[in-house]
Amino acid sequence: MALYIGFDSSTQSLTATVIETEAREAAHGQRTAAGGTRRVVAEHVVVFDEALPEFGTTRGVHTSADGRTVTAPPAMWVAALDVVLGRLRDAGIDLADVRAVSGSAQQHGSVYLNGDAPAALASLDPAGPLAPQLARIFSRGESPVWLDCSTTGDCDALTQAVGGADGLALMTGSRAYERFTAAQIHKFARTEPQRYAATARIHLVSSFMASVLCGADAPIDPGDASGMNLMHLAISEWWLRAVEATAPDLLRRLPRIEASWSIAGPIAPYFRRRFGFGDAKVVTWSGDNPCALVGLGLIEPGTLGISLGTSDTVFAVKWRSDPDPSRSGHVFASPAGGYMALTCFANGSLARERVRDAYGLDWEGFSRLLASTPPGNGGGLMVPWFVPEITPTVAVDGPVRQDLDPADAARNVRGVVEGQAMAMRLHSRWFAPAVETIRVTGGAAANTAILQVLADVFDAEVVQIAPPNAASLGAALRAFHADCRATMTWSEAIAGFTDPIPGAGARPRREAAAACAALLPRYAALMESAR
Ligand code: ADP
Ligand code: XUL
Repeated sequence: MALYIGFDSSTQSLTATVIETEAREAAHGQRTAAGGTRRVVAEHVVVFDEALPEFGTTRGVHTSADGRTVTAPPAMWVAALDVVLGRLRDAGIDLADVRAVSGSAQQHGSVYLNGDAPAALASLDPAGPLAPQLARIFSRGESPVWLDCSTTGDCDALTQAVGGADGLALMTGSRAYERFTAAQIHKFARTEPQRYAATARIHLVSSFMASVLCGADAPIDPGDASGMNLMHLAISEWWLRAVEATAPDLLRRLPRIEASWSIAGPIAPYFRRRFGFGDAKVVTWSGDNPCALVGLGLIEPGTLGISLGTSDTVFAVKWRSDPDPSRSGHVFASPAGGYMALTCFANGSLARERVRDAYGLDWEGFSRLLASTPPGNGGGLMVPWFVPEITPTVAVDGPVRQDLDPADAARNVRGVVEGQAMAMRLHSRWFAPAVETIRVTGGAAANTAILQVLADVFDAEVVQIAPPNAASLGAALRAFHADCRATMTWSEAIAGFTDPIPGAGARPRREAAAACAALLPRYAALMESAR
C-alpha cells in the first residue's frame, strides 16, 4: 500500500486529501477495484479565518477600502501547513507510508523572498513551528492574490511593450489581466523599487508551498506558469520579451519552469522529524484549476468542468493552444498533457453569499427559495456584479437587475444563480459550444438546487464525483502519477478515483432548459449594456 497527499492552498482554506493505492499493481496495468484498494483515506480542511485568526483575514484575504487591492499573508499559508499536517498525524495517518506529496494553489498570487530564504528553508528546526522560522524571508509581507484588480495601468504598459493584446494572448494564452502575475510584479517594481531590489526570488503560491515542503527552491509547473502572462505557452519556457517588459532584471528572480510531474526534491527533514514522514518525494505543485481538471477526471476533451469555489470557473481540456478569439478566457497548460481552456468569474460564492445574507437566509433557506421559483425566473434577470468582475472585466461594482424587484427574495435568489449560470454558458462557447456532461466541484457543488440550475441552463447532465475537493484530489493524483509515471498512463492513474457518484447531480428538464435558452440573448445584451 502506498499513500499520496494532495494539498489545496486555496483562497479561504488549506485542504489535505490523502489517497491510498496499490501503486505497484497499478503500475503493471492491473486495474484495481474502485473503493477497495484505491480510496480516499482522509480529507482535512483548515479554514484560515477560523484556525488562524491572528492573521486578521476575512475569507482568507485583506481587502482595501475600495475593494481593488487584495492580498494575503504568505506566513498564514505556511502556518496552515503545520496545522493540517498536525491534524493528519493526530488522526492516526502513518505519514511514513507517504510516497509522494503534491499540491494545488490559488492561481496568479505571488510570493516575494529575500536573499535569506534559501538558508532559512534549508535549516528548519523541527522543534518549533514553521511560520516564526520563516518570518524574515519575505521581502513583501503581503502577497497580491487573484482577487486583486489594482493593476489596470500596469496591464496597459505590458500590452503596449509586447506589441498588443493579440500577440500577448497568442504567446501566453491570455491578454493582460490585472490579477496575472506579470501585472502584479510590474506594479511592485514600479511602486516599491527598493523592496523589489531586495527580492531575490518571486514564487507563485504553488511553487512557494512546494519550496517550503522540500526546503529548497522549487520549480513552477507549466499549468500555473500559464497564469502569469510570462510563459511562451507552446514551449513552456519564459517568454523573454514579456519578462523584460515586466520588471528590471526579472529573469534571475523567477524559478525554473519544469514539467508538472517533475520531482522538486525529497521532503525536508523538518517534516520527517516533526510529523513522521519517511522519504516522500515532493512533486511540483500546480494551480488549483489545472489540478481540479485532473481531479474531475478530465484528461481529454469532451466534458465540461465547473468549479463553484470562491471564484466560479468553467473549463475543459483542449488539444490546441489557440486563445479565446474574444480575449475574455484563458488557455493554460494541462498537467495531464494538452491544454486547458478556462473562463473565471470573480462573483462566484461571494455573490451567492451577498444575496443569501441580504435576505437573512442560510443555505437551506436559499436552496428552498431557489427550488420554489420557476426556471427563467418569470423573465427577471440579475447580472451579479457585487465585486469587480473579471469576465467581462468590470471596474464598477453593484448588481444590475432587469424586471426584478430587489425586495423579492425568492426571485433574487434565482436571479443570482441563473445569471451566473448564463454567464458561464455564454463565456464557455468559445471552447465548448455544446456539452452533454458537466462535472462539478467546489464548496457550492454540495448544493443540488444550484446544480439543477446549471443542468437547465446548459441543457446538460451535471455529475458529481465522490471526493468533494477535486483540486486537492487532483494534486494527490498528480503525486501518484508522477511516482508511477514510468509504467502508468493518466487514465490508469485516475481510474477508481474520479468516477461519478451514481444518482447524484442533476439532469436537465426539457421545459426548464427551453425557458433558460430563451433568456440567453437578453442576458447577453444586459451584460453588454451594463459594462
Ligand atoms: P475556495 O477553494 O475558493 O477557498 P471552496 O471551494 O472551499 O472555496 O468553497 C467555499 C464556498 O462554498 C464558501 O464561500 C460558500 O459560499 C460555499 N458553500 C459552502 N456550502 C454551500 C452550500 N450548501 N450552498 C452554496 N454554497 C456553499
Ligand atoms: C483563475 C482564478 C481563480 C483562482 C482561485 O484564473 O483566478 O480561479 O485560481 O483560486
